[in-house]
Amino acid sequence: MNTIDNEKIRRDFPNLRVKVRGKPLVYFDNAATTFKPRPVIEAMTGYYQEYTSNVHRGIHDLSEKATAAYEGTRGKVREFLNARDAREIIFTRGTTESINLVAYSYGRHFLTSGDEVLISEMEHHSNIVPWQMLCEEKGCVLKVIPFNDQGELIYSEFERLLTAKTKLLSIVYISNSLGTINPVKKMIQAAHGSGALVLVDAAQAVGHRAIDVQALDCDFLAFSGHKLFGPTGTGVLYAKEKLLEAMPPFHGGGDMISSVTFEKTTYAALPYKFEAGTPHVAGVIGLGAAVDYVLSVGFDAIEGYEQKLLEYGTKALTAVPGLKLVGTAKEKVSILSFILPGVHPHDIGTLVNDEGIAIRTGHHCTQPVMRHFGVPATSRASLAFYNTEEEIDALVKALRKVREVFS
Ligand code: C6P
Repeated sequence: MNTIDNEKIRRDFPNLRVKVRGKPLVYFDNAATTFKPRPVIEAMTGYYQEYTSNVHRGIHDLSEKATAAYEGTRGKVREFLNARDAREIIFTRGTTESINLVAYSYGRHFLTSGDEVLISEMEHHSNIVPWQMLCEEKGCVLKVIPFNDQGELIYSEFERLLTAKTKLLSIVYISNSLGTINPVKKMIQAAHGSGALVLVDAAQAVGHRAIDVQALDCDFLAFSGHKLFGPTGTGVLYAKEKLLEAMPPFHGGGDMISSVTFEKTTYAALPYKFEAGTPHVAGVIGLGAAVDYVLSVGFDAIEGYEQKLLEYGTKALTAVPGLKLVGTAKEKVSILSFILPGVHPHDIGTLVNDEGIAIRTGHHCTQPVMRHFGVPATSRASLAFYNTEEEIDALVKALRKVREVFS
């Protein structure tokens, strides 16, 4: 198994050298967005400095180079996800847009009144709201799989809620506020057995676990580039080719057409039918560099290293008097959400920030998760493979200080 050379890796991320309040930055907000390694920054700068141009439109050298780099990323993402064909990779602005694309294009076209969409209680708002909007418009019914107090889906409830009426299961692979890894492969098999399609929200999975869409057999999978050490404003929708062929375009405009007259427009072939307008060329090129970078580190190494950090962090945080972890699933990634009774998470966030430590506080765009635990918000330390045990020690020290201030 590969291992992580943490010191070497940290040198790849210029942002890790920043000081906050005069103290070395501890960045524990990786679930919100990850830092970018030098090759990603250089790939984007290289495009802006040397071959800025639009894609698919020019025959001049610069445009050809930009198009090759842009399409090169599509090939890398295809391999990264083990998709069958590069036509199954659609570039979007992020997970949110990918899910909306499916809700608008597939949902509005193929779902009708009485059909059911199944999600879970631990979804991010971006995997709740688009389905609520769809259900309202089409008269479909939204069903919700509950989770237990450890933050694990109650599988028997999933089996009970999955019926012949379920047309789509849209499920988060890894919860952003609990860290839970859901048994998506098993759920996909069950959903297919019942005749439903499955969308996997892989926003938090993509930077932590290798994803194989053919092994999963998911119908749709969404992720954001910025959670994979790539640029913001980039994302991917993977979908099976036959579904994309049957779906109408999401946005209309340039680059998604085959021919346009005032009488009739015909659409471009896949994947361009779903990529209207000038895309985020630099971002997509940066995303390709991010894929290369993550693969060079290797998911075996990432998983092994982060699991050790998770074990260390779980022990260290639970030793802070009064601290309660929110999300203690057996299968989870290095996301540590917690509450300190008597201290509002925003005060925790502010005080640890004084020590140079960046965590996220709030509902993490998962208000139903907060409601489940009867809290308005949690504090969340989300760790990546460039984090260290010493940084966890710094957080624990800062939290002990917070307790002193509030005792
Ligand atoms: N979660 C977090 O701090 P976008 O914003 O489109 O890149 O990703 C949305 C999204 C969808 N699903 C899950 C599971 C997510 O975690 C996120 C983004 C960030 O947890 C920002 S709210």
